[in-house]
Amino acid sequence: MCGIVGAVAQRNVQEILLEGLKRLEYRGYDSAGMAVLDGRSRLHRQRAAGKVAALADCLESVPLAGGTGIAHTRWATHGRPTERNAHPHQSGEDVAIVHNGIIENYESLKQELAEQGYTFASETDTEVVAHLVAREYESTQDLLTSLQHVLARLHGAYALGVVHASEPKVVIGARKGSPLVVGVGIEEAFLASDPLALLQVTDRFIYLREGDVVRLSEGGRIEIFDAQGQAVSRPVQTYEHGDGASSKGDYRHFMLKEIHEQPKVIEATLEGRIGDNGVLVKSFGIEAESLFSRAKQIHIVACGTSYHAGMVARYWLERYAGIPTQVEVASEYRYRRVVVPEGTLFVTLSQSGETADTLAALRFAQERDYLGSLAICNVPGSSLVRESDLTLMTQAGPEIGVASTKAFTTQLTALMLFTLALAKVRGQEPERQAQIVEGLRSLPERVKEVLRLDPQIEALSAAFAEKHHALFLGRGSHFPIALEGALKLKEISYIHAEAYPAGELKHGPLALVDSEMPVISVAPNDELLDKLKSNLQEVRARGGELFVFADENVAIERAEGVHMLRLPHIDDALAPILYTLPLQLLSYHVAVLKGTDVDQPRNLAKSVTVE
Ligand code: HGA
Repeated sequence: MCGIVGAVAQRNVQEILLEGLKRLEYRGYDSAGMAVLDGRSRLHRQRAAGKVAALADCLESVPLAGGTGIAHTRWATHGRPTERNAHPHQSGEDVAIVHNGIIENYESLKQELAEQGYTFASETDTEVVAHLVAREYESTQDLLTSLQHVLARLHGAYALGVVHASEPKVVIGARKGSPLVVGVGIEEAFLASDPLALLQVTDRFIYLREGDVVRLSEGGRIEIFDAQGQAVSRPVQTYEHGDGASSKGDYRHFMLKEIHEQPKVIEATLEGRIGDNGVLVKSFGIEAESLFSRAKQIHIVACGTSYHAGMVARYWLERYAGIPTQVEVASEYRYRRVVVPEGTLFVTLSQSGETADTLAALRFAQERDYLGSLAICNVPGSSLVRESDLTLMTQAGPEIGVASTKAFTTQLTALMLFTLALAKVRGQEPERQAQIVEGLRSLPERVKEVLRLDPQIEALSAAFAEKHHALFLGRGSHFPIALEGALKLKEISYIHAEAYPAGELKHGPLALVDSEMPVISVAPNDELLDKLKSNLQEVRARGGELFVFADENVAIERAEGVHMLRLPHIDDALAPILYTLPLQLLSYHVAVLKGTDVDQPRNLAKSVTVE
């Protein structure tokens, strides 16, 4: 998390950097800052606690003028979100630095610097890097070399942007463990955590690799050096998505816009991946067929919403492809001793492809005896994509709302394609595969039909606005959907929500059920429906108010205290995708009623690039 922007341009960079920060705010928004070098080699800085808008206000009263600069929007890991801790951090009047990540050995470095007389103005880990660069510069008199020397002493993860007053037309960037791209302009060059930040100035990008250091200088000059200090050239790629993703259009929030984009992006994710004879296995990569046919087990590793997608996939992979599957949270997986059965395929899921724990889990897995790795990811060129053997890109486009919506349903779509590809290679139930493929073809249409139910879902939301707790129930592949529904409600409305497999109700949570505890249940027309109905009776018998999302063909009696919403019929296999939508909309409307910051909920950030 945290967003970095940098520029060496022929014009004033303040507005470019500020626009970049606004577009990066999804990565962190507890404070922001900017440092600009003016024409007389003097460094000027403005910082503000709070959102980028607070920084914009400061810049309006005291603008920064100059053609070289760096800027940052923060998601604090070390030190409170105050102005003093906001980046850029300086060493004296010469060095300014912005950082995304964590310097793990900052305490010992800080002690060393303090003993040499350096004083610290912030509580951050980042500030040590500013002082180390200043100290190196005294002997090297060269910013690039100074930073290269400093990097050798840093443990942890970083993307960095650095300027020095003695080199007024230079920005140096470096990355290890956090994302950083170079924007290629016309006689100008830029740096950012995400291309999205720079789409107003360029659509041509160089994705830096692990360990790369880049020097941007006058006239748009870009020099890249690898971790060994060797000059290297990296390909320039044209950004694929249009700029429209970074504006809300006619919607009040990005989240609502992204919910409504789901028919389109699910269709895009399916595009080119289904042929006349089902799923095109080759769309997973040249190696896919051979790798899939040798796979005997699957290990899926992910975090947050992506983890829920993985949990759904476990039901699918075992049911339709007959392959044993294990799913685990990345931050747990990477720190335990893992037994890898022979022939296990390692699968990661991440929207950004930069999720620190998932990336670390991949690297951990690469040192073990896996058959190979597949990443299901939404960001081309991201670390996860580059470092995996196979990739399947979801086509959700940039997702700005912190609470994931379209990224989740496109992940599920991709996971169903993966399931079908494995089922095909393993020769499992071809007729069933064909039915699911047919279902996938009409999925975007079914999703549109569910979106049309929005006014009814909005009407239900009023019952939640005053509540402090909520319980979500599901069975089978809908248990993870219940988990995802509870997560959405927590994230954006701050209502405490729990999810249980409905069969577990009587083993504990039923004790909590009373008229103050709304219970939400997803009840598609699958083989577990009758069992779910009994669980719902258990809730009604304790006076709990029930909200049931059910298939249009399901017979569930209308009764007092039971609110029903009928969803269009869909193949059972695909129901988890469809039943996610009403839960997204419900959380959204509850959050709007409660007046929370829907797109940027407190304490969270979009792309979790720290451990
Ligand atoms: N450790 C730095 C940067 C934090 C970060 O990258 N968050 O995502 C700080 O706390 O300022």
